[in-house]
Amino acid sequence: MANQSGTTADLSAQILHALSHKDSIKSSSEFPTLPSTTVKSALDTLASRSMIKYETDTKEDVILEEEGEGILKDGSHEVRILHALQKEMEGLSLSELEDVIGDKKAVQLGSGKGFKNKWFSKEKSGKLVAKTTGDVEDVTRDQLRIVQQKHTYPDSKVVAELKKRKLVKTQKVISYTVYKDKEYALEIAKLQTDLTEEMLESGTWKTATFKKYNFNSLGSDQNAGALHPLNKVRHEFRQIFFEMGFEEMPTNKYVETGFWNFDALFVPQQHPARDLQDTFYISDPKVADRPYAESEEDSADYEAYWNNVKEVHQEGKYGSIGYRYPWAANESLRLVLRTHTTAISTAMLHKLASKKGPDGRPPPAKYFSIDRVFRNETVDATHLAEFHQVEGVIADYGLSLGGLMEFMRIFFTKMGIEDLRFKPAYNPYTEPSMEIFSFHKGLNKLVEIGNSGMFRPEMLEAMGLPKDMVVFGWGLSLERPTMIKYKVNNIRELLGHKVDLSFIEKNPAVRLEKA
Ligand code: FB9
Repeated sequence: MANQSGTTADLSAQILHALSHKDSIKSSSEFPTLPSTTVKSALDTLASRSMIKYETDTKEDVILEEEGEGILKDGSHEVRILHALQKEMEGLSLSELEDVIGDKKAVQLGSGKGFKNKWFSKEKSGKLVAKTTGDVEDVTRDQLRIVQQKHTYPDSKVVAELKKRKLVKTQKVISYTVYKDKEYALEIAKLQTDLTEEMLESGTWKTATFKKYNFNSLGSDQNAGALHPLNKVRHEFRQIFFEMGFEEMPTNKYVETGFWNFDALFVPQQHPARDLQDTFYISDPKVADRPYAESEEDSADYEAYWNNVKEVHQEGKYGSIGYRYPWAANESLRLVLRTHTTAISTAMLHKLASKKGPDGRPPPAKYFSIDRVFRNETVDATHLAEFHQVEGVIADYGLSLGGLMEFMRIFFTKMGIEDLRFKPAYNPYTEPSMEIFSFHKGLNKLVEIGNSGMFRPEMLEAMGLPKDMVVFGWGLSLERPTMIKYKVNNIRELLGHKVDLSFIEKNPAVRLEKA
């Protein structure tokens, strides 16, 4: 039996040495105390060089539990009780027995067994009285002795019984039977990993043993950069939009005026969404200039647009009665952190109004945006004060609500989301509006997967878009699908200082359409 200390290399040498004068060796007898994993890695090293080959033998050892050890030492509870009762012919009460035996549990467990074996019985007085004077065979103890010697017991029913009485436990024991193989040698020849100049000059390459290339080995972890899961899903969404012919909107402007973020979207100035507890207002500078053409090819009449928005809010216009409240210019010019990327959609649709298609009218258009929006909301496990909004806009002639619902089906199917349900909803800037739901098998519940609607004429005609141009809009977040796809329950595991970077590095890109 080889000594037990030392590294895998030493262990390998010991194995080769032990095999030198035997056809085969058993690891359980050669290295009884070594964990099977240690032995296995040494065997695998030698086997990879065809120096040895081995078989794995798995057996289930039965080991004595502490109480089993106790019975082996002092005898089974039931026998000890009998012996105690045999000394007290008029019998003992349970509490007296506990004093004698000195182990309440033993008396409880033993008395049951003793009654069953009809060794003693309980009198009316409540005392236990021995029914036999002779010595009895302590079957339990004998069984445990065999277990202790052989780490097993010929009758599995007995093992099950002893296990049920928590006197023994079973544990899987892995051991190996090792044999010499074709490259067996007492010494482990040092494997050459390089063909060096010296070896060529000295010719030692002829006799050297070269380490085989392990083409299955995984290269060392390249700590390459990794896309944040949100960006991986963002990439998926962009692919979906581009392949559906959408143009990406420029969203590199977090600060908007109330005009583009609210008023132009027909959101009344006293709408709760504009309250401080929903919107971040910029303190310095507080306000901005009125909207103006940011490029010379932008021929839109911003003055007219400004007045249209004012009128449609204040008196009503385009067949709408409006909100009939005094619309305040400075309220509209207050600067905010955009609460939705729909502010950008508004500006894009306004630019579209001054575009002329082949028929001289604004041409159909499909825009999308995916970027940060800010909401001064109560943060919880799934909400932060900012999230990424995914938004789509389709402007065309003769579109219908049914068309929007059908398009939502097509869009979400590309995300692997089927059987949509639509629930009427309300947005100040779309009528009709719908919340979109889908039954999520993984979560086993209906999940709200987005919001959508048809932009109101108060918004579109104020821009100068033709009366018969219909514009769909819909939106969802980037965080929700990412959390569901990456099985993240708390948004702080996805964003913020608590994110564990290995989660970012190690997580493979998820395919949205893959369930
Ligand atoms: O993302 C949302 N849910 C969602 C989306 C995808 C998803 O994928 C799973 C893999 C299967 C799972 C869930 N929601 C929108 C619904 C809810 O989470 C909602 O509670 C939270 N919403 C955010 C706003 O919270 C205040 C998500 C965010 C949202 C809501 C509405 C819009 C955009 C984002 C919009 C819009 C819109 C409407 C009309 C016209 C233009 C834009």
